[in-house]
Amino acid sequence: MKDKLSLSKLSFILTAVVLIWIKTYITYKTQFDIEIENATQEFLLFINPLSFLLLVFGLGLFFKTVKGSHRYVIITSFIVSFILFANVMFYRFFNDFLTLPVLFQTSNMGDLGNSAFELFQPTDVFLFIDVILLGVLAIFLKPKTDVVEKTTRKTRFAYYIAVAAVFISNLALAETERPELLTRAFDREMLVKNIGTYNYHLYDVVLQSKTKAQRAFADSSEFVETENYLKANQKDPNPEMFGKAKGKNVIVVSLESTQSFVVNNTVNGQEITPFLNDFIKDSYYFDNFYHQTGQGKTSDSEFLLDNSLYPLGRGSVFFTHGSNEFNGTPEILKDKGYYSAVFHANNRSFWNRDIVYPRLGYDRFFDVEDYTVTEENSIGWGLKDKEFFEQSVEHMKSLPQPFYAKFITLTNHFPFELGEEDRMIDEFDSNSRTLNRYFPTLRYQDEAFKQFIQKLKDEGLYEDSIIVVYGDHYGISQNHNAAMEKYLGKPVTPYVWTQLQRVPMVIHIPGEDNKGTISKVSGQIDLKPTILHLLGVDTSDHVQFGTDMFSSEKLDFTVLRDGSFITEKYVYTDNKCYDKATEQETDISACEPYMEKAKQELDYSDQIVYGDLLRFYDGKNYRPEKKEEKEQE
Ligand code: GP9
Ligand code: MN
Repeated sequence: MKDKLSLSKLSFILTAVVLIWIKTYITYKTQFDIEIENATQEFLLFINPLSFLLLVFGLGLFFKTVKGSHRYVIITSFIVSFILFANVMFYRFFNDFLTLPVLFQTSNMGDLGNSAFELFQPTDVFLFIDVILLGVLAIFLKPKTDVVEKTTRKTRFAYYIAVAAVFISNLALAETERPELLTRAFDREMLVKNIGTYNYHLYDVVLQSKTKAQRAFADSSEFVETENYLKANQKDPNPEMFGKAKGKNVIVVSLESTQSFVVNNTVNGQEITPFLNDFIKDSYYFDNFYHQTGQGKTSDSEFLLDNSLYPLGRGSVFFTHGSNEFNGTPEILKDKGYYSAVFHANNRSFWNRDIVYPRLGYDRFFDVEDYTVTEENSIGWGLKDKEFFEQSVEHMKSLPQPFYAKFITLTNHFPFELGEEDRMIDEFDSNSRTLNRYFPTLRYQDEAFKQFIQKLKDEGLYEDSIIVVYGDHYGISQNHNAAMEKYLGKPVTPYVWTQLQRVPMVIHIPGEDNKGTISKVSGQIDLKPTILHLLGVDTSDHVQFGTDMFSSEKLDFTVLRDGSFITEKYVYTDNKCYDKATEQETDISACEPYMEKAKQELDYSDQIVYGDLLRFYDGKNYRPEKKEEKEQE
């Protein structure tokens, strides 16, 4: 008797799980546009709802009465179905999965609320069909009396061991398919594909509450402290460069995974970036410029570019703090009559860009949907750079001027795939396929960039624009040190590795005399103040950690996100100090004067991000009223 009843609880639970599991999979396939590249991904998509469903429905085993358990299962089934339904509706409108911050952004919900009626389709009732089915089933299975029956501990234990096994296998498979999924690849589609929509919501809730708590504990005095630090350390920009590009369009080109060591360099005797090398001669070139990104890679570089704040030590700040208050370059330029846009032929939700861009002040994001992408014109991560630039210029022509436009390339991305027809130079020969293939894709990217510049000239945009080009982050990780040693002809010591974190940085300003190489140590943190100053924006009141790179006062000093730093003469990394002249380790005392400062830079910037402190800033100074207004919202 005992066993039979407990089995009936369990079988009801399992029936509910199977029903909603199948329903979720069908919904994935029919309502969402999830790109599947191979059988493993399809399998992952299929199994990913299971662990969550087993977990929550399993709680039904803890109910004393069979009736209570059944009721719990039916209610849960309704709630979970509703979440799925909400996602379907949301996806129809935003082409994205629900996230808490978006849900609570009233304007978003307003939009959705107004059109909920239009979005609803009669077939959506099928999303609740299993709930009805369970209700009917429960009536049939209902015991005559309200039977109290405890499920044995053993059963419950075995059940949850099974749930854990399912969850761990799911996660392990997801990790092999997409390494660093939870810490790095913050694309909602990818998360849903790998861990499932329900687990994804759980993950989102945890992340969100952590962020909320840190924000709640922060107060305005922290902002005053940070502001004092920034004011005390501020360096004056170069007055001669003030307004030098006033009223011009700004074209920012982010070169994917491009490091400085390839500039003016060859592989197998062939130039790797011939066009960039020429372009540099006609521009300002910063040859000691470092990327300062962390796990958020491209998104971190974008964060640095538009905010002059450091990204975080963990995760992508676009993802973890995308809803913060910012004072981004596009927002500042809007006041000066600028229109702003981003061009990047990838999913809009990748790196949470669709949420963050409007908060930085961007008016328009041309994402993959704005491009014609076919089998022939794509490779690796998607649309090839040549096609990307070509189609982008067509869009760009219609933008109101002056504009601030950012272009993010993609072809030179790991694993550096390239079709035979696009190969202009040979691969390198080493034990690393990655490094070998890096050079031909770079050469391709260079050619695409060349065509882009030509197109700008043809369209008459070249003379009216300044062009800012930089590498977003490294392309060759430490896993390829042996191959790198072969290429460089010297061991990749921690010193050499740090020097390899240099990325190209070029600013082209129309005019014969606007050229030269500047060797002062600088980094992506300096981009915002430099660009704004060129456009004639007074940045002295801005919350920024960078300095105008043309300024003679600027310190020869740049901090990397891992705490390493570079000065005129020294490199500090892994708690060791290296002398640039000898490339050898030297006494730590040589680096000591900067150690505290490097730490302060990162700490103060982190405080701003974690505490969302820019909500206490009004674009000029700390303003306490702003806090009150915010709190009343
Ligand atoms: C994705 C592209 C590449 O949209 O920016 O991202 P990454 O992996 O380089 O950060
Ligand atoms: Mn990148």
